[in-house]
Amino acid sequence: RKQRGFTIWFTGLSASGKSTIATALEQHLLHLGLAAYRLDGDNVRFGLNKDLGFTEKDRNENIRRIAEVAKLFADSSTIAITSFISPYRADRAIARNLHAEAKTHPDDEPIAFIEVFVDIPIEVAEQRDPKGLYKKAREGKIPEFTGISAPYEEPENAEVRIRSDQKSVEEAVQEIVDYLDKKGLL
Ligand code: GGZ
Repeated sequence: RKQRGFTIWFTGLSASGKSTIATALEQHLLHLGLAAYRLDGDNVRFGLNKDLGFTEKDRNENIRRIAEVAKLFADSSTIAITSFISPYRADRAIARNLHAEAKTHPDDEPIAFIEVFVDIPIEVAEQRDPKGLYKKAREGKIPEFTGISAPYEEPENAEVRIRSDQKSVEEAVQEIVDYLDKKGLL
């Protein structure tokens, strides 16, 4: 059977550092000679998912489509790295199950799904506020903003949890790489 890729699924608040760590991880994997591709707001929310906003229903659909696309990348022997808030536990479970059940042939191994929780206290995210979105959300100018006026359901059993306010980007990447190594994925 052909070699499969896998999916590294980042989740965390806006300004948690997800995209920074995901980008550095992608670079690291590419330097190892591995095929890796990052899906994030810039290449998904402005294209495939440009019909979707931030209501609960739209986020459900956003995550569902991203999970399907990540699965396809992984099935094509690429390491898919997704970087979305993905605030709902049920949506992340759907994404995980999609990978577990991705068998087109009885001999197929399930596609590995590694959830990485980029954990940061909301106070720190709000303090950072690189795009001024938390401020706008507090002023009521952005409705349903995650952590302020919309929920973020923390993962309970993420494969990797990173306290991004207590670690450098390099340390965070190393932690993920160590996990992948330990699981025989590299
Ligand atoms: C949360 C929002 C919102 C609302 C716009 N709530 O820091 P950013 O800007 O670059 O990352 C956030 C991004 C979140 O999109 P996702 O596709 O990751 O969200 S989800 O997984 O929940 O579907 C933020 C910006 O979009 N943004 N409005 N209301 N973040």
